[in-house]
Amino acid sequence: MKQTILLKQENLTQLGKLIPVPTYNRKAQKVGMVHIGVGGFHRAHQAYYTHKLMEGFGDNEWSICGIGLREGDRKIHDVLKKQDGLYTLIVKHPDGTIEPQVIGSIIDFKLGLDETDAVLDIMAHPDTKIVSLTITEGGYNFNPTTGEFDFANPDIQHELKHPESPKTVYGYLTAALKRRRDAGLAAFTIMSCDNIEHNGDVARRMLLAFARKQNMALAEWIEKEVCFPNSMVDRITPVTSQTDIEYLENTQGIKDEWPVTCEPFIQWVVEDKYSNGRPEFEKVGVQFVPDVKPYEKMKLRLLNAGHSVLGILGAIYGHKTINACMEDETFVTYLRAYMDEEASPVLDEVKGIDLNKYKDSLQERFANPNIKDSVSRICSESSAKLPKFLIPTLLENLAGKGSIKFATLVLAAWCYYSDKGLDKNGQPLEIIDAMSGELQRAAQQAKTDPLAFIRQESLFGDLVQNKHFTELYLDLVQKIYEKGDIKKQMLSML
Ligand code: CS2
Repeated sequence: MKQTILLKQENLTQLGKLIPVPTYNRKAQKVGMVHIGVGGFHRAHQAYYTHKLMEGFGDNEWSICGIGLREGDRKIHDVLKKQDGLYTLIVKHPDGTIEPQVIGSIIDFKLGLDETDAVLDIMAHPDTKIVSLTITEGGYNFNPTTGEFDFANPDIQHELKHPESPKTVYGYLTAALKRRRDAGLAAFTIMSCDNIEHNGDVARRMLLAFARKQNMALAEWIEKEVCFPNSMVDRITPVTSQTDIEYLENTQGIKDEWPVTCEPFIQWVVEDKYSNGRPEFEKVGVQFVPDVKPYEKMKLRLLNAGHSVLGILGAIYGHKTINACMEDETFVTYLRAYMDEEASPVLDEVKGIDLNKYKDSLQERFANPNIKDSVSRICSESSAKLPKFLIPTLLENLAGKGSIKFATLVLAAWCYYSDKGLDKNGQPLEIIDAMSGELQRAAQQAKTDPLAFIRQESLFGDLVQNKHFTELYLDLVQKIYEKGDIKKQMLSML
């Protein structure tokens, strides 16, 4: 068997003979950014841009300390600790070229559950100037219908009573900001990198709602001192598979317990609003703009919603990956019809962007045969995604008398998906959703109450009151259940 080299700081010189590795002095890096939620996406995106800045421009003030606040973060914590924060980013091109490289911008990692104080210390450290977030669409703790902060969450209740023992991102942010204020330090910027429209504004509104209940004077300070830039982030980052780990081991001779794979495309558009300085990300291709909203809306309503359209319909048809959907002409045509007839008409103009070209490029990216992005990843947490990616488009079209049929079929298919949990070949679907129990119960109640699924107010608001929608929805649900053939249904609508 080929000898493998462990991915670790002390082996970097040796590893550098195999693939590109950081050449900057990692030990001389100061932590300038603390990042909460180190998933694959952060490692393929912000950490990659930061690495490029260090590598190309000798930057040494902005390295990253990763933070995990949930038990589920333990594995990445343990792996990154073992590997001195190093990991391999494997870029997979559509022509089959694979480009692995070692990323070195994450210098440290801390787990809130084990070391609350150490997490607060690093967030309150004078060198820390930004706290960035990828806490997922569902992580912002707001009620999607009212848009208000959810104070019923027991962890939030705990933090309100015990500010010194935070549990959620809100408890940590307020505790760390309090320390900074009390020490006379400048506030940090809170930079949301999640797929939510106006992600910075949402983070701000939620944090202020929480802080006002916890400590009014602190809330006022936060309101005055903390900037929350909105941003649009983009890079398709599938779940790492065993094959990726084996590829590195067998082909490159590198033992990395958790590499990240991604597509070559990368984009980050951010508002230039920072409380306490920022890395010169523009040197490595990040776009700073005064108003990011049109970019966000375009990306979420086309890319992310497009993913969900393919994911939900593809799952019940039996496609396993997004690229498999894109090899199926019906799915390609359906996706484009959704984008052209429903998503695009409600978008605002985006300066310098040709929408048709943007949609063509999305189709090319989705079709990348090497990415193998699973439909189960795309469908995961649909209860947090569809209310942000797809339902707003449907609502805007209902209000403006636009087409709603393509989106409505997705919602009807989502009911079937949640109810049956099987694809058309009877294979079980891997359903990962914090609301999977509720979704299934509501879908199954549809036998006696056909609109039960849509009655879930936290997801659909008062959509159930709209007769134009419910008539179409009921017809489509009936057809899916009767015929069980989603593709025939899709074709009949094109
Ligand atoms: C995906 C995103 O989660 C999803 O459903 O649409 O993760 C998507 O791949 C990224 O936002 C791409 O930038």
